[in-house]
Amino acid sequence: PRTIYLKDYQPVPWVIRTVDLDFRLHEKGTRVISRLTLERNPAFTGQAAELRLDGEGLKPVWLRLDGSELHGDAYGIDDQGLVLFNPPEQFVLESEVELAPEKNTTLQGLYRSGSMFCTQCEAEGFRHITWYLDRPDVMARFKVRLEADRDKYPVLLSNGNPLERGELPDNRHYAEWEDPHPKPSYLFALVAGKLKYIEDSFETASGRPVRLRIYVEPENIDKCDHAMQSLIRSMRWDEEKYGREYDLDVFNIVAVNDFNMGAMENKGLNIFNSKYVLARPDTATDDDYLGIEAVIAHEYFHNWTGNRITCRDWFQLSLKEGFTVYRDQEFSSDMGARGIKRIDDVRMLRAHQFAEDDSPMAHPVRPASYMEINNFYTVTVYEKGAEVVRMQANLLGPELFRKATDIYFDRFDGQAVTTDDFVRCMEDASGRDLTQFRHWYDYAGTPELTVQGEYHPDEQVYRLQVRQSVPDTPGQKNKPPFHIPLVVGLLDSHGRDMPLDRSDGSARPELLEVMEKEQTFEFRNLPEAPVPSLLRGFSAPVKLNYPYSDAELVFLMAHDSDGFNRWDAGQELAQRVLLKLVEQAPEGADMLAEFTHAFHRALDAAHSDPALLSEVLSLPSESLLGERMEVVDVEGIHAAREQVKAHIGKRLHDDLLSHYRDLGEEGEYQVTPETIGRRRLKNLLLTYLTASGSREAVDLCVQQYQAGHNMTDVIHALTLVADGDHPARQELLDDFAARWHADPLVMDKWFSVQARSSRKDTLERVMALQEHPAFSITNPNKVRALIGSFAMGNPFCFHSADGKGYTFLVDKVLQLDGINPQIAARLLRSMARWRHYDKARRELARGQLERVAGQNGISRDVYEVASKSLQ
Ligand code: DPP
Ligand code: ZN
Repeated sequence: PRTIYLKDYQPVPWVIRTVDLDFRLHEKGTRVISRLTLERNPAFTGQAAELRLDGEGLKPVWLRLDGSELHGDAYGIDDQGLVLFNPPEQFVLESEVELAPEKNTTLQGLYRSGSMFCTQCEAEGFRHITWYLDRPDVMARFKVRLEADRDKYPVLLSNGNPLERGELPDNRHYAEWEDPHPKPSYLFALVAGKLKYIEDSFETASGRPVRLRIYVEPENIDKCDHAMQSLIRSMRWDEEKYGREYDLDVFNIVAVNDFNMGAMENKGLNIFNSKYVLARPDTATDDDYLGIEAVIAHEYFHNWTGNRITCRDWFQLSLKEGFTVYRDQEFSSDMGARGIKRIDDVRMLRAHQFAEDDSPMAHPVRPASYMEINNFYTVTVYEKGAEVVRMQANLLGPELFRKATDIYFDRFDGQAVTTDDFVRCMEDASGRDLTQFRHWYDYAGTPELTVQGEYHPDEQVYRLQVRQSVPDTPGQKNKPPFHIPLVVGLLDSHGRDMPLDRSDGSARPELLEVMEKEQTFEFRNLPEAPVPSLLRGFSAPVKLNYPYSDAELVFLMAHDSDGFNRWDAGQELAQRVLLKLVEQAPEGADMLAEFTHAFHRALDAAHSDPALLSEVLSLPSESLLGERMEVVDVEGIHAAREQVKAHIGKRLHDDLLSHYRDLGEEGEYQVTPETIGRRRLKNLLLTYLTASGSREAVDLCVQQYQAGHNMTDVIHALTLVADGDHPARQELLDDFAARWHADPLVMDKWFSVQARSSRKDTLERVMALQEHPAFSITNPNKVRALIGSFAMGNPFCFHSADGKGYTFLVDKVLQLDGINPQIAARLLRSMARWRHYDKARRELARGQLERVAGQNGISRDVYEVASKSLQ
């Protein structure tokens, strides 16, 4: 497959001004009639006599230029598209093509989900619908007409505002839609189906009434309220925080069961994976509720950051995704618990993005090349991209950042631009030079800061020496120093923040701007030696080394005024204990005793916030521990975590139990930071209790399951029981399946619980579950729930020494590649870090990756992951 480079970017020779589409929807053989008006692009300066339009898998019916049928010598068609030789400066291109949506299992372009038609066009799906300049820098006005059977598809939706609708012969009907805002083709969408909706309304700050609807399959109509409330809150928030109003008369959301991603921000018609819409207390967990709020907001926010202002090319994907993730994170923080949200986001960044950055799949936030763009919808582009925006927001401060985003919206509305354009707005608003800061976009790899402190009592001065390094990554060596905002505090011996007075007179003394490879910062007027609190709030996505003693970590855990660092100190301590136990070092036992003691103190501290406490008392994951080891000790890590949980569970059994009981009684289910925090803590305590192995604890799980207060409690109890050998295990699993067999999203949880179990028979069970009637290899949610959970959420079983996990995964990847290459490629990424394991595993993994890379006719998506992983 061909590699595409950022440096080769060229404007298009012709642009499309208007698009008229007419869809004749049929289960077999849908016809698409298109009318494009094109003209020479003034921004194109090169020579071009021919015009290539993208188009894949289209069956041509006819083709007309300015009203006349095109002669055979005026054009050519290959498997990538249509070439027009010598088209005029300005012309109208009309065409009809036939599609086979019922056979489309890739879930790109036009396809069927259940009994409806829907589309997914980002990144390059539109070329599977009609001939087009399928790239984001071509922005055109769309008008769409849909016609279909009246009974099977009473609802006909597309982008923009509704125009007229009417009846047709043969029991068919039609609807017309017009989107007044020019947009790239990846934002096109249509839906046709037998759907129900809930409706609400919103009045924008300037008085525009907007009709809001969420469409779902009829059986789900009672699960839409949370999504609707989240939408209304998002619309208000974007007006208040960014001055951004909605710009159409309607905003529609449709939930579909078969979807490759979480959701899609199509203009005025967001299409969602039903996982991010549907919720009822008995079917959705707290995390599901939070996920819905975040994704609804994310897609809504794209209306400005993505749709009104879009990406010039796909290398700029983080322009919209990094910024929009930052916006949705801030929204969730404002709606819920800011401190907890930050911890959860950083936990996820460290577990997944740091791992990606330290793998053969590492790439910059703005990649320089790709084979398949669908492989670049990554945690680096999204989550690291959001951190890069966050750093700019923090460097500028709230007022200047708002000024910069105002400039951005003003300057680029209606255009397709670059991450560099974004940064320039930050510079123009603040007068700062962010040249060096741009390295965050251009270079991959997680920077490392190594910090040392020295106190000089005679001068009452404290010096922090900071060294930075950025690791080599594929294709990038010897990187220049980054511009890293390092936020710090200094604690006195009572744990209070000392006033910061920098020798350079800096106005924001807590903000150290690290720009050199090695740099020293000096604080004066300090009467005693401080304990530094570094990288407060996780002010930059870096790894930090400072030689803290265990006692200093305990001190920070207890006193740091920065909640994030209180939590982080505890995590560091826990990692040290766990890694010692993995090594089976003699001091491990003493450290565990100390740790248990600190755990106990935290548990019993009066007035602690349950949500924060649950974060503090959570152990680092197996994957995170693996990242800290030169060679991942799969069994050792699992055993050490089990040992710590069991030790705490036994030692603190009665105390855990009484806290569990105090937290236990629930009134009506609510989604508030307080109630979510209480449930989190309660369920975490139950985890430790269960690990103690006490009969009582396992009975508690069964009771909690049977009490059935809400899905959060039910699924947690089931997870704990399913992980062991309790006699009630099978009974509970069967009970759950009997109860929920008809609800696909709930059954996803059931698959996932079993795929994540650390039992010896897990792989065997996962294989058997593929035959379960609720499983389907063509449904991405099912694949993620069963196979994805096993490969990415169960390192202990997936990386089993016999290599059976790898063989199974590759069997599935190869099977899926013929069905849905995007999902196949995503699964294969779970093998990308194979070099971090021992020799025997490396050989097994390499063999499997070679099996993939050597397959004939493999997709570009999977080939790219396999070949890069092997590099
Ligand atoms: N729908 C995906 C997202 O919103 C891709 N744009 O991130
Ligand atoms: Zn997005």
